[in-house]
Amino acid sequence: MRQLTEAQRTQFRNQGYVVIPGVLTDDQIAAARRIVGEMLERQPPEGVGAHFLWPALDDGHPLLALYRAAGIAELAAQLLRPELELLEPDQAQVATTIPPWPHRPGGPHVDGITPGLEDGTPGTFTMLAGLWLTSHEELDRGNLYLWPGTHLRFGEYLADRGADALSRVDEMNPGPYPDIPLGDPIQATGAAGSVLFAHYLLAHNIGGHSGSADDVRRETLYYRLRTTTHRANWRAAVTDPLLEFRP
Ligand SMILES: O=C(O)CCC(=O)C(=O)O
Repeated sequence: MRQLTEAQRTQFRNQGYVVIPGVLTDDQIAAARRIVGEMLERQPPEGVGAHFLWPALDDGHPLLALYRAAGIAELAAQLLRPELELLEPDQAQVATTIPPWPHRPGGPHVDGITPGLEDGTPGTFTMLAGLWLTSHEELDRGNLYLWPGTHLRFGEYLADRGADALSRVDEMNPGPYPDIPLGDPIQATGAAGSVLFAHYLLAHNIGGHSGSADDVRRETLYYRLRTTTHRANWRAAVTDPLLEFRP
């Protein structure tokens, strides 16, 4: 099994994200792109820009088979405290960006609060895993924008106000994301086959694609990962952002 380095774990804790290169084999990338292509033929994107599909992952779904075969849970577990276990995801997100789409996000958002869950609580999770099926080596090819370190500052914001402030979208900037110091964003970069892990609270947003209509569309598969204890402890997890993560 691939071992994450101490530097990769430190980056995740301090910056709120890490990109692990070379996780998917060329065959896995090709097979996943075929699956995504078939899904998009059934539900074609309308025009340029970002286009998402949200497949439910039953036990036989090929995107769950890819998650298992690529060892995503085993990699993610190396960021977590050893006593914690991950639930298997029951949904994936197919995220594509069709060029040309010269877009730059005005600010970030946090997932799972517009809307939240049926019981009124926010749809928090432990971390996002993004499997890159296309190259992110150049900038502005649909790369995700990230605001490094904001997972810690968002955690402080919620520790000050209480975890339920996460649902008070009216107190936030429109993203929705709270009015905390953001710093400058970066675009996540790396080769096709890399996997991005991002902390739930990390400020992020969709990037543009400055390629021409003939260029390859950006394709990412996202899985939102939760530990088996996350739902019961979500308030502690968002007010102490490193609670679930290995020191
Ligand atoms: O398009 C992307 O890669 C990011 C999408 C996103 O930010 C989200 O779905 O929360």
